[in-house]
Amino acid sequence: FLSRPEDLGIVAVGFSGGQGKPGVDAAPTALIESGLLTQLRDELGYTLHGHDAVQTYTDLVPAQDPPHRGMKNPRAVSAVTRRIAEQVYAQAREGRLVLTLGGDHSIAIGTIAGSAKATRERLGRELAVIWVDAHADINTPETSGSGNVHGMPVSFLTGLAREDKEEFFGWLTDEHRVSVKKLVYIGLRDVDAGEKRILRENGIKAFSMFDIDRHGIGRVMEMALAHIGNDTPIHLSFDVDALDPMWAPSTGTPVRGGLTLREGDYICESVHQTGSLVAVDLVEVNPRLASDADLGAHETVRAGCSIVRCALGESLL
Ligand code: HAR
Ligand code: MN
Ligand code: MN
Ligand code: MN
Repeated sequence: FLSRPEDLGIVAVGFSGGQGKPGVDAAPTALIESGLLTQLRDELGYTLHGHDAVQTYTDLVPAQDPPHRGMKNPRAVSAVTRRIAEQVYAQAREGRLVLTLGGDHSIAIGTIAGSAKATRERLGRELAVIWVDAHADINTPETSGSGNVHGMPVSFLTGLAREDKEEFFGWLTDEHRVSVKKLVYIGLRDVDAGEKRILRENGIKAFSMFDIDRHGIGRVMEMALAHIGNDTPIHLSFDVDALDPMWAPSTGTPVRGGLTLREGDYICESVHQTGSLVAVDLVEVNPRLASDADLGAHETVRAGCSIVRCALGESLL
């Protein structure tokens, strides 16, 4: 799919408005300072594009942003994700693999919208999404108990949630959307009752921690990739809270009983091996949250770097 797969577009998103805990906006800087981009360039051999600065999008955040349909910071999240969609699209249109460093998971509204549009235009293909997460992030504004948009991106991206008004995600059109049939979850273990109903009613493919324990991660990846089908462009959206808090404690909504670091790396290696990867997100690293502040943050950043390197082919011999 990629004209020059060694070209990597970077979008560094310092944004936390999809949820309430400050600090997740500091993740891109922490990941970059720990040497991630240098490793991708010097060890994996990528040519990097657009990595100059971490974006803060402060020009897009209005002074007043009262809730709409219960969503918190709706204008800010809508405007920022709209800009992210343009940035990811601009990189993907050049045939580059795109790496987005978040940021909370609301930013995937932008990353996936941008890559779905570019994939349609360049390849005439529909995008598949592999969503690795403890959470399903498929609440509609109406089913959400929290009003946090990072719990809703998948409902907007699949069209299960819709809005006419441009300033509240009304800018999303069919070219940005993905089919529920081309969506696969891995690692779920904290899914709201309303979300379970949405998954069931739409026949969405989901591998929970139960499925991973039962079949092993090797078989789960075979089944996940078989569901997507060969030669389908893949967007991998990896929420670091899919990993067990033992490996990634410094995140906004940790849930025990998660993936080992090795299972997370394996997921990424399997996706890389398909040769169909077009974009990767790493989100929800919050370097300010670990109870044992310094060490936990460092471990979480280190786990995030490992996930990204595996998705980009580090493990290939
Ligand atoms: N389901 C809950 C909600 O909608 C919690 C979502 C937590 N989400 C993330 N991203 N950390 O996966 O608010
Ligand atoms: Mn998430
Ligand atoms: Mn999550
Ligand atoms: Mn490769």
